[in-house]
Amino acid sequence: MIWNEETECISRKEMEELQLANLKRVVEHAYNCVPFYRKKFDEIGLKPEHIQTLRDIEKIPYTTKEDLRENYPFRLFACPMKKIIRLHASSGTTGKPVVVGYTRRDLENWTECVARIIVAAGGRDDDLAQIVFGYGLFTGGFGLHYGLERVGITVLPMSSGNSERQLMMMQDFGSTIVVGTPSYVLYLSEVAEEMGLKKEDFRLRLGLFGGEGHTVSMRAELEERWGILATENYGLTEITGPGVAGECIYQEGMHINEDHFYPEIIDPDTGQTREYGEEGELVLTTLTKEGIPMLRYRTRDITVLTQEPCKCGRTNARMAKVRGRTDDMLIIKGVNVFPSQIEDILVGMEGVGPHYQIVVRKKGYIDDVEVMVEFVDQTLVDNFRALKLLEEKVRNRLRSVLQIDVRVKLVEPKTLERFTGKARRVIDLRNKE
Ligand code: DLL
Repeated sequence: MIWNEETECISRKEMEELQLANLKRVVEHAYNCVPFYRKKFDEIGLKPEHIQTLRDIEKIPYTTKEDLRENYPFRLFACPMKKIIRLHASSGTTGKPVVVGYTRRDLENWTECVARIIVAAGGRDDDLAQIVFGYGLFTGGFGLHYGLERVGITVLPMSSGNSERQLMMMQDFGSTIVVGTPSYVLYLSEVAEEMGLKKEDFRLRLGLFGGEGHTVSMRAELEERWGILATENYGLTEITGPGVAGECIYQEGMHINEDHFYPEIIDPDTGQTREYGEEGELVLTTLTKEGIPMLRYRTRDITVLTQEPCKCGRTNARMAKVRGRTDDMLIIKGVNVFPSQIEDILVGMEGVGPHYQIVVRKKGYIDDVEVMVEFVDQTLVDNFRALKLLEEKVRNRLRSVLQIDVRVKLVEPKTLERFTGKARRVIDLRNKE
């Protein structure tokens, strides 16, 4: 089923016309109402009327997370406060959070976008969806909540944490969809196991996962543990929250709601635009946002775009799984490695995982990396030789696939930290020790 066939299956030509009309409007709105944008435009002699084609977007300077922080809390808002009816914020690890505001129309568009991705993933009005994302300033809980309701799905707004109660309700109420971060839902499967529950004790059939990435092997793990179809969706607070893009049942990339968000790929080092099919940093422009329009926002997420038609009939562009964030990339003895590449290897390996942690330290001038992963077979605790052999196997595998030599430390099952929200897989102690 397709939620909004008229827009999701529109011809490329019509989509581009729609995007251009929206782009002109949002540029005008940003220029007229946000001093920050006006100043940036004026500095280079750019006027809204210079945007005459979609490619003209390249004339607009990028916006970054630092710009949002510097204009904390409301200075990028393009509407008077009386028109803003909701605020959200992204936590961020350092400094001030990023704050965003939504007008009534923004919330309406957000709900529409989320409804589309839910239906694309196979959600139906007879489903019961348990939301295990945190509610609050994080956009995950509320974002999915309203989209699910719009589709007519029964929503169970559990929020995250309280895992045993979470599972009791999942079982008693017969939830058919689970909505959360992949790492928390993975952890829930472990708690279920400890409670003596099997996947057959639940009625789950579909997972809507987002807020962080999960590799193909992690997806297989989630599908196997829960007996579900695991789909992925993507978004970020600065742009709207969830609802930017989402996978359909074919799981071949996330369909972007291109009438609301204009995607580009750039070289993260030079800022040069790249073509579709080339990997790079995703840059997004909001085409309809009133509260806080974002022009060419640098997401720092690395992906690839395609406009190839999809089996599902949708014609919008798709983005591949995010390979990592530019700021998460590890440089290990000159080789660039994303944590997701390490995950892909570990989760697919027999005898270890799926929980892991990467610790990065600085030894002299070089990065020293230790990969910690749990072994599965508890009896190995008493078998030093077998443990060492397994450790060696993991290390060799990482070396042969990634061309990097890292230290591997096997740890006992259930000793690494578990997460109820987004997982923190990388502990970066560089500059901290
Ligand atoms: O995580 C919004 C969201 C909530 C999306 C729930 C989907 C579901 P932020 O907290 O601002 O917003 O974090 C945004 O999370 O730039 C990515 O680095 C990462 N991220 C989100 N979804 C994915 C995904 C929400 N599917 C940041 N794959 C983004 C990889 C993801 N990374």
